[in-house]
Amino acid sequence: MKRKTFLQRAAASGFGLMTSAFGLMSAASGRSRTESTPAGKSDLPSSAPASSVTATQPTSRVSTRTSNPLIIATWNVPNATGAAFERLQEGGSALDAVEVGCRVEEADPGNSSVGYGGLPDRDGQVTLDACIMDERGRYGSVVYLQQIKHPISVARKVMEETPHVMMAGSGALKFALQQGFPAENLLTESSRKAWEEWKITSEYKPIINIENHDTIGMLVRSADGTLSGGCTTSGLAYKMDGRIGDSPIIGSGLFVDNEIGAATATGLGEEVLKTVGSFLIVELMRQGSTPQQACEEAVRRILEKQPPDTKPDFQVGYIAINKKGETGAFGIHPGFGYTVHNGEENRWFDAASRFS
Ligand code: SD4
Repeated sequence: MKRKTFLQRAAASGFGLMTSAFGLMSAASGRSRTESTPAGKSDLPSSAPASSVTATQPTSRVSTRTSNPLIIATWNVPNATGAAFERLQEGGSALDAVEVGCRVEEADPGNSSVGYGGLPDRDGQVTLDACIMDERGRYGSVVYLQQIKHPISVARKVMEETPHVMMAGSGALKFALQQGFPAENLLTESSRKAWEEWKITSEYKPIINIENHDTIGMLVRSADGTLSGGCTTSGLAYKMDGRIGDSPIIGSGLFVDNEIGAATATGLGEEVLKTVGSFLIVELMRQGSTPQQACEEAVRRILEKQPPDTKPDFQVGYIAINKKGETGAFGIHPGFGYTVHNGEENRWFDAASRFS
């Protein structure tokens, strides 16, 4: 998936104030770029209170019926949010919708950061991390899983079929095979070629908003208000063998508290892990922050550890939803965005960011 592309810059933080603040453009079913007006940006000092960073207004609003389901996912993934919505329409739970939606990206060889077609580590191995969390606070996760196209489904099996919450590597693979998942080669020809090219310089430098930042984190609020979430990734391209990111780690890449809200992350996992970003966001919402304010504060926590007066050369983006169905999103740099399906429209929004 070309994360360099996006459909429209929208008033992300304004959107964050209202569940269904959909703008002028809908049905983000493609992945092509159209030029647009920057919005939702802020460039305030890092000491600025989170609430003052939200700067923009939604372009338009539609109804905020509480009976509307709401699906929000990192990056431009309308097929995933669309599939999740369909699953809800068929009577599936929020958790079912999360799983189905995440599987769409896992199966897409064009998404080089998730599942099949994911870029390998520096040894040429595709190693996958995923987790899922439901409204009961149950959680399942797999790390360093190889050869299985749908780690999100294995994570769900860990949650539902084992006494554990997290399984790794060969044990996770053995469990997946026992559960009937087929072993497959996940390294596509194009990912293999990219790896061969990378080996010429072997320079490990995750780049902002490109193919190695396409992890899908998905949060679903079903029509009855039930919250669930999932996150799945092949991690950072050309990582060291054995490296695990934030995505499968409870509280870092994902956290759901059905009484409060849910959050998920994308970007440089090491920074998310160090600040336990998704848990932080949910706890801030518990204390009264809006999802938008909470996402901004989580980004600020990362940045306050950086050398003063520098622009970090990494990206982190958060999305969040609260029990009322309000949403938030914020990144360090421009280019991060998210897809929202509210039952009426399915479209991409540009997230506000700390730097312009
Ligand atoms: C990781 N957070 O493994 C993930 C990478 C990511 O889009 O978000 N990629 O650090």
